Amino acid sequence: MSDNKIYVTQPAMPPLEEFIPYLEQIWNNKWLTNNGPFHQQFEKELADYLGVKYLSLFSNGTLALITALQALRITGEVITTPFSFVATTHSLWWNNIKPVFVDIEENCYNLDPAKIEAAITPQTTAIMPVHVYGNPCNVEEIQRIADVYGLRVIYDAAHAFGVKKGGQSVLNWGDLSILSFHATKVYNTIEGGAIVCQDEKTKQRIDLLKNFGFRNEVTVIEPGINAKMNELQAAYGSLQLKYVDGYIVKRKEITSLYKELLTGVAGISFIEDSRSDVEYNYAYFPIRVNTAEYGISRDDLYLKMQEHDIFGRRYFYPLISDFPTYKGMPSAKADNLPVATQVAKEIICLPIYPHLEESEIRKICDIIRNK
Ligand code: T4K
Repeated sequence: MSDNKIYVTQPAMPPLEEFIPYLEQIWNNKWLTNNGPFHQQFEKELADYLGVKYLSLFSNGTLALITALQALRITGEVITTPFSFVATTHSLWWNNIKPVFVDIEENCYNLDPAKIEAAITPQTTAIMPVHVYGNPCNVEEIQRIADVYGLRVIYDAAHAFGVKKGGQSVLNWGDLSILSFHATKVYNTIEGGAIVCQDEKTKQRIDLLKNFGFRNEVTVIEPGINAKMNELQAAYGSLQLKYVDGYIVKRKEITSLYKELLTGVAGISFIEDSRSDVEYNYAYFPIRVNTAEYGISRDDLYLKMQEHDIFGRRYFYPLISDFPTYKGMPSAKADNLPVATQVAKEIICLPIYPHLEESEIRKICDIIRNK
């Protein structure tokens, strides 16, 4: 869109002329989907890039989540967070699984491990935490609890592309991790996603499930779905890998500038993102607005910015637990989720994408400073 509006994000795209040879190859191959040559090549390249052993490409992150639950045959109840995009919990709903909401941590907005055990019942089969904004969850403690109670762990890592912890991909924690390569993400394949798993047998099962459960022309093992990534997405993804490190460097610079310009503004605070053992991807730049100290509310700031054509987003307000599908559940009550309820009232994500200009960042910060 060629207007002067600044949105919360804008996709980072490779130079068009560099994509043309990829398109020519697809046109020559006449192979558009169903595990084509680009799919095969990209799946390997991506696993190498991310530092994971087994990865299966998907047409989007939501289908990856839905399929991940099928792959591990999850049933009953799953403990999850209300502070996420609705796709997290919708994936449970689509599998006839009951989400049980647990509150989040104050410093990073991820599922609070200290509150998980109280929510476990005989029906609980898994935990589905989210690395919100790409900040790693307390993976050690979540795994400890899962081991004690015999639960599976499926990470919604839609925001965590390229994030490392202790020098290792954060995607190697848990039984499965799910990525999203949607246009709005740090790394995009237009739409797209993946499941990262820890062994070959699980990858085979996932590959089967994302392709209707087809073993071969005459053998259908089980009712799978169609969630395959196509050749255009895979080719584009392959080209994007050459640029993604640069995208993350730019995001880091933008984050630093925002912090420099907003530090000291009364009532505005940032998320904790300076743990020395973590390599971040700077996927989002959320700020929290304390109405009493700042003088106006988060919603007033949100509208004020819009008067200046700045379109921040209140990710994740409303909480998933406040949507009609989930609201009636006992775990969805606000008094069960005090931290998430407060954060959802105060959070706003500022625009961040690699080609956001310094003058635009300064303009955004001036608006916030001067309200
Ligand atoms: N789990 C988590 C934790 C997630 O955050 C998500 C997705 C998923 C699972 C599911 O993964 P996918 O199935 O999507 O792969 C966006 C995205 O659609 C969604 O992918 C994302 N999370 C969520 C956090 O944000 P909206 O409704 O806010 O997107 P939209 O269309 O309003 O876009 C935001 C801004 O981006 C627009 O104001 C303008 C800009 N934009 C957007 C698109 C699509 C562009 O400039 N160009 C574009 O092509 O949900």
